[in-house]
Amino acid sequence: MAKKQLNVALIGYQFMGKAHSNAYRQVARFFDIEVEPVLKVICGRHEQKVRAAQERFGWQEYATNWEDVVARNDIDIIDIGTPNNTHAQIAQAALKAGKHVLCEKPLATTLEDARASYELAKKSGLVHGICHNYRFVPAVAYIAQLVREGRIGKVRHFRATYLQDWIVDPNVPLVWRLDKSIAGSGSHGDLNGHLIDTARFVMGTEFAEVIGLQETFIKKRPLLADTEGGLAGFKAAQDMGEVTVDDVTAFLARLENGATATFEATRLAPGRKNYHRWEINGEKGSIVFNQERMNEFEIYLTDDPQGVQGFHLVQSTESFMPYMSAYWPVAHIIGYEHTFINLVHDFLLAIVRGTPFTPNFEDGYRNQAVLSAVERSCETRQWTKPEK
Ligand code: SOE
Repeated sequence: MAKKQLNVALIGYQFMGKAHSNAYRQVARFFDIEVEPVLKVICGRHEQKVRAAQERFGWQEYATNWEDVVARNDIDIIDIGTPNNTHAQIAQAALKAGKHVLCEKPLATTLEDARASYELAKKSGLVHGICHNYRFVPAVAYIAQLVREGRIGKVRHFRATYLQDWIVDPNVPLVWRLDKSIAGSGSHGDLNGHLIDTARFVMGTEFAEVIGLQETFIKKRPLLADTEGGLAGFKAAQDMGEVTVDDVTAFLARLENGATATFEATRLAPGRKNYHRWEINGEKGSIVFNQERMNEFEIYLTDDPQGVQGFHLVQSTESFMPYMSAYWPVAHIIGYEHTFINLVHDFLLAIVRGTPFTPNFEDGYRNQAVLSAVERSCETRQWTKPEK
């Protein structure tokens, strides 16, 4: 049977450009689905670099003006993998042009813009998604099933940390992720944003109120001379500039399901590369997930017989677990890139089958409402409720 083809335009070509391009290329190789994405056009401001990305990732064409791309009649999906301050503008233009939209997180750099994108998406009848890719780790999707089925009983605590160290050297230059006018925030939006999404997803709950603290330890850094390889290849200039985002943000939360929760995100934790770990405690057990060991999780169940009680390691690569039947026989492991393949799989099926897709722009807005409530609480030093 001929597959339905959907033409994709990808705006942005660096870190997320690579991850998303690979997902579109691979999705119909692994999943046996009735749809085939066509890698039509990749777009970026720097002609030489975007042309190199076009060739390397296998796109049919390249372009340098996203507005022209959004206006094209032959494009079905606009995928946004650009720096954060452009997400809302591109997403809104794409929705107005009748395109399905997949947007990297965050939805916007302000709550106001995030709400505008969400309102537009709600009215559009189009499929919209936000790339919180960690929901698509099979272990995470499976844990969400266990928790929602009540396997660990009523949840009392959620305890999450996301620690990195890639800016611990004060000579790391002022990349856009350290500039509030482009990134919106620092570790908070970049890393807590993922943890907030995980909490909402795994427990199916919203945030009732939050209180946080933020700190910027390295207040000045060399300006950026050039960037060759995205996060990996930046070069410092002589002059210094101001860091305008948080290095660390930690916060406490009360969730609507009655649980208490703690969050900490920093990029100044030497030795922690992508230490994205969370633990959930219920009345009948606990579950621990660590993204650095994404093919497994730990579970402790109070109804296990005495004498063999303890944290058990569960391999999350069995083919009955979410997404895993698409990959290898006998439970071979998968990696970071597969989270994007799984996400794109659900997104494409939402378009061709009309199935609901989450996380969508509503999730993006609710996430931003929590991020923004934490920021307000840091200023006022008061418990703060996220906007509805
Ligand atoms: C960089 O800090 C980063 O790539 C984030 O932007 C991602 O969202 C996170 O998944 C890993 O770290």
